Amino acid sequence: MEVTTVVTKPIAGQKPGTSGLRQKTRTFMGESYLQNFVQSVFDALVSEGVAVKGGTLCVSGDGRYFNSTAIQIIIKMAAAAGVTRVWCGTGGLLSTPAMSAVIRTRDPAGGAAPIGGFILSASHNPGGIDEDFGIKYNGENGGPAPEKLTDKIYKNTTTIAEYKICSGLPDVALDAPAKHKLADGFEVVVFPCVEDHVALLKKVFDFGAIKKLFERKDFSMIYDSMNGVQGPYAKAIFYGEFGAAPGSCINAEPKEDFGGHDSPSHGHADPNLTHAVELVAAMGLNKMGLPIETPKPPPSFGAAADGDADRNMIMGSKFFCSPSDSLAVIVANAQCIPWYKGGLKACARSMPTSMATDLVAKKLGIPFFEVPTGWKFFGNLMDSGSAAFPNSPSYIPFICGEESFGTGGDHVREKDGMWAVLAWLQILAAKNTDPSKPLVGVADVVMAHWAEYGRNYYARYDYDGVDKAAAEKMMAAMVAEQPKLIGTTINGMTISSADMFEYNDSVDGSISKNQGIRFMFSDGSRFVFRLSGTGVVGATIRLYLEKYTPPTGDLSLHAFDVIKPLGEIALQVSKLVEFTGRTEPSVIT
Ligand code: VG1
Ligand code: CO
Repeated sequence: MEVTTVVTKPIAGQKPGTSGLRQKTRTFMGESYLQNFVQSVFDALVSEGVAVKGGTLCVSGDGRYFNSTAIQIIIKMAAAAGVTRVWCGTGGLLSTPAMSAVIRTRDPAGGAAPIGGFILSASHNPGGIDEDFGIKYNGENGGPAPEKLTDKIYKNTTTIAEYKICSGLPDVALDAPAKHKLADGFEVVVFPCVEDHVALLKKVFDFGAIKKLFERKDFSMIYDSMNGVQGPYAKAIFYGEFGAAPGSCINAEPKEDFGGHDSPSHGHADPNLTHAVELVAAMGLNKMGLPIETPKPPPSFGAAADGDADRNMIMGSKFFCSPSDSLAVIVANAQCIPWYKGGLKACARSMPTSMATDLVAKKLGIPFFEVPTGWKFFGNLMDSGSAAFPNSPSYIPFICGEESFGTGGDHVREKDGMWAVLAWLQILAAKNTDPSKPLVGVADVVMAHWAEYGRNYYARYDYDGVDKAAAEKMMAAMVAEQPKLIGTTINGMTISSADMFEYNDSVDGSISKNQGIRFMFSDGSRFVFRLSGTGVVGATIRLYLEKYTPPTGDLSLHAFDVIKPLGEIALQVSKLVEFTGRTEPSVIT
């Protein structure tokens, strides 16, 4: 096996963001772009003492344009780095949570356990030669590389002078399970992409109980895989395990462009009211979440996933469950899920996620954590048997989530779109054991939750493609103004505190600064500004708005209406229109 050393030069801008490196696909296809990054990862791993030589490495992606080409390149570079075995999902496909499951649970079959894996995905960003591509590295715990490692990787990309590749190796057929021995001491194993994830989910949930729910005449569902990677998983679980009616799985064929511009989602495999157009209409809502006329009653349950299937959207018949509420409901009902039978040990949310989960944690009397946006911070908590949980065994039953349609538990170290849907189905199964009683649906469960805890009205405004310098100036100006604004009253609402969120990781002692500007009001409302770390062009400003109403208040209003006055205060404080020239958000979710 001949190793070729190729001379290269650093390429600017290869800094991983909230979730790996994302760029235009054509940039990734450019000379050495992917190779420089992959070599920088290998070099960082070696300097961290990871046994790359002789190791097993997993490589797969969400099936977007350039997925298979990138896999073939990485296989050849892995061989050159001394990796002895590469694992690949069939079709080069693995969802983000499935990759985490594979790294954590796949039988090493006498070989070395995996050192980690490359996930080729730009998540919900559109795919195609003129759209976006991405790559991220997950470590041996199955979770995203911590900042310490991504910083090292980035540093390597700024000094790289050469990369190594076994360019003489043949391309590997990825379409069917097989073991390909490509050279002495180097093999590629292709395995069914759904195998490990489905097996793990069967340990977390009681599939038999969920199947009984599907057997009810008054239960029906629709699941939109949005032509992302979830299709094979959805079919294996909903048709294969639960016997769902034909037509329950829509857009279940992974496509390189997620259906492209002419599809109902315009190629945005992003499960929200704006982009999951087909599902939302089938469930009887418009993109504002308001009920519409439907020719026949909508299914009782609806859900969708994003391109790499780590996100989820939960709906009932003519009802949208916000991701923050979904997290709080799952935490409150965790005892319905076999994995959590012994009791939840802790829960967590990202800072901008609504505070609905805090109320549940308080009532359950379990530790609760507020971490910065992005999944890597949750993983640290789950993995610590020590600092954050002094008297805990290493197994920590844990549930966490984000407002951005991400929810998950400690079975993997990524958010897991399928897990969230199964969690809901398990809760519904537990509440619908008597077939003679009318079906308790998503709306019933959520409204009962509000009646008990009150409702955290919530919405997020996104301003996409804003001039980066203008966005940064706006943020800096707001930080400077913050101390002066505390105690002032705007439109009848008093700012009680304001700060820039900073996270002190109790597990590894690391500090993450600049994680979002917060304004809290005396009535418990708040708004938060932060800049996205996953965008490819310009900057995306995210404005998160939240207003709490106690159980005695009006719980049946439309969230977008309730938070609008707060949005106006946020625009006044931030001077967003003046700084960016933008008068309307691009998307409200
Ligand atoms: C966004 C979301 C964040 C999520 C991240 C990755 O990040 O806000 O909650 O963890 O995407 O999700 P940002 O920095 O753009 O706000 V995924 O499904 O795109 O991997
Ligand atoms: Co995603």
